[in-house]
Amino acid sequence: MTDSLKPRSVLLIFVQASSGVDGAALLDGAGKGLLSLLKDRAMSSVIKRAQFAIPPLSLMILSSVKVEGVSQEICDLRFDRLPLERHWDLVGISVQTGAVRPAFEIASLFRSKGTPVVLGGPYVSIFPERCRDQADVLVIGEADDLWKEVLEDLKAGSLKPEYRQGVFPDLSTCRPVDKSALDIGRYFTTNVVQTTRGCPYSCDFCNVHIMNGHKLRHRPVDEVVREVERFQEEDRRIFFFLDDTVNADEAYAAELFSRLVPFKIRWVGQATTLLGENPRLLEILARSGCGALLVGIESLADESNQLHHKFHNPASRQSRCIKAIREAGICVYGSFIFGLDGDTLAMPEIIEAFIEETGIDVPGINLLRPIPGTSVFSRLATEGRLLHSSDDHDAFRFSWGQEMLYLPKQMSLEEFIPSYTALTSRVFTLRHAIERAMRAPTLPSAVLMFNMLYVHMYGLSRKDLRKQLGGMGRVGEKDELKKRT
Ligand code: B12
Ligand code: SF4
Repeated sequence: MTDSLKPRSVLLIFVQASSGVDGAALLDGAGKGLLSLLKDRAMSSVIKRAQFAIPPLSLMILSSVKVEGVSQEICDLRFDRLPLERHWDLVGISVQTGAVRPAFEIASLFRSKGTPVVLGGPYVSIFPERCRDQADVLVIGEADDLWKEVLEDLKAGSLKPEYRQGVFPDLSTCRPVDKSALDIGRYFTTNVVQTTRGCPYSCDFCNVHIMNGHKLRHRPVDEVVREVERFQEEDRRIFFFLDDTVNADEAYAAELFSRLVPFKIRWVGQATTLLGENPRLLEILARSGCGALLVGIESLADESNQLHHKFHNPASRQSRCIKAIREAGICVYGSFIFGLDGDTLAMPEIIEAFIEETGIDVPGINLLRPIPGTSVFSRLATEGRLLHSSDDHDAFRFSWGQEMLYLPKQMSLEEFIPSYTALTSRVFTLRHAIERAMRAPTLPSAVLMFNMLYVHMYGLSRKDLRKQLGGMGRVGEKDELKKRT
């Protein structure tokens, strides 16, 4: 058999983050009692069965690229162990910015066994130079088209060190996503669909517009409809539309979701609150089976939204729009960020009253996470407000509101942390969880589950933050905090 006819096996790895939605745990496990370790483990397994447990669409897309003689498998480290004992001709790892260290460690493990490693994903696309020494091959940018080239070169034994996206892939061409590399039964649902890519907005804490561009690219409505039909045959559970904003192009959304009405699916997605001002689209979404939408409220202070370039979110219309969405029978997951540059210590009370007034079904009260590569990260670094060296990307790992990574503008950390922890302890209680589930316009058990999960996760956040404030966090942090506050 000539070398190019030999069958090749490729392993695609999704890396678990050490905390956050991948598994709630205290950041610093040292010194924890047996009881809390058991509790963390139990919570991690609850999370694996919960709504967050959806498969990575990126790796589904890659594994749907067919090249004769090349087989692909997905290893999702939230569920699987690394199959180190098997032979692989190529290992691909998806690298997210907040989980760089574990991704590099896995790459090094495989490379030490002589297996070539290809790295791709958000971090690689934004910081290719920092990844170069960690891999044999880098895929920079969206890999929808590049991956075929990589697999063909693997077959021919001529892998290049780098594959770089020139222009963004044209989503109007047909690229069916299949689930053959997935273990369908282990996920909460496998019906994950993306209809558009790119974001017209420029929020400074986000890098979607940097990775995927400002221009919205659409998949043809017909193709999405066919995908929904096909997915439904394999898995009748809920659909997740992973678009950052399902209503970014209202005319497209109206056409697409009208076409989905006959399928009688249940779905959840993300939208801007602007949706509340378009009763026709709202009615179509509700009729097409939309059960819940995550909306980014961020701050209720216009000054904060302006300073962070979230111009499409004036505070004055938030309440009206959220009420309209809920009145249409759709639950609202309202995501706030407390600690933006215009926020003051008056904000917690405003957020709390707003949650009560609007009836938000699942509130999420986040800390600003300066993600390397975003413009807020560079600005905070220039202003000397980051609590770690801007070069140490691992310090900016993902967590669940569990550590402050920067100095707020209008308050000291000694003021900010207690006011945030007091807010989350008032908002995330068992009583509120039950009340929110009882008044939810639909999906009451999901609303209950999320709120209960958050009672636990924000409890962890409070413990970690208090520890950080008490100076018992990572080495060197105490001095750093003292110096800066
Ligand atoms: C759905 C989703 C989730 C889901 C599923 C996770 C997933 N990544 O699939 C869940 C709920 C689990 C989740 C969790 C989290 N998420 Co999330 N999530 C998303 C969302 C909305 C869509 C992801 C998606 O499917 N995109 C579509 C695919 C096609 O794009 P893609 O992933 O970028 O993949 C393309 C390329 O990057 C590349 N590629 C990707 N991987 C690989 C691997 C190889 C080998 C190659 C060659 C190429 C390649 O090719 C793909 C096709 O073009 C994005 C926002 C977004 N627009 O992407 C945020 C996003 C990825 N999430 C984010 C965050 C912060 C989180 C959490 C930390 C939240 C938390 N606090 O816990 C966790 C971390 C989980 C983890 N282990 O990484 C950030 C990541 C920031 C960053 N720079 O890394 C994003 C970008 C949101 C944002 N606005 O900043 N998330
Ligand atoms: S936060 Fe949402 S609206 Fe803002 S740039 Fe990112 S994806 Fe777009």
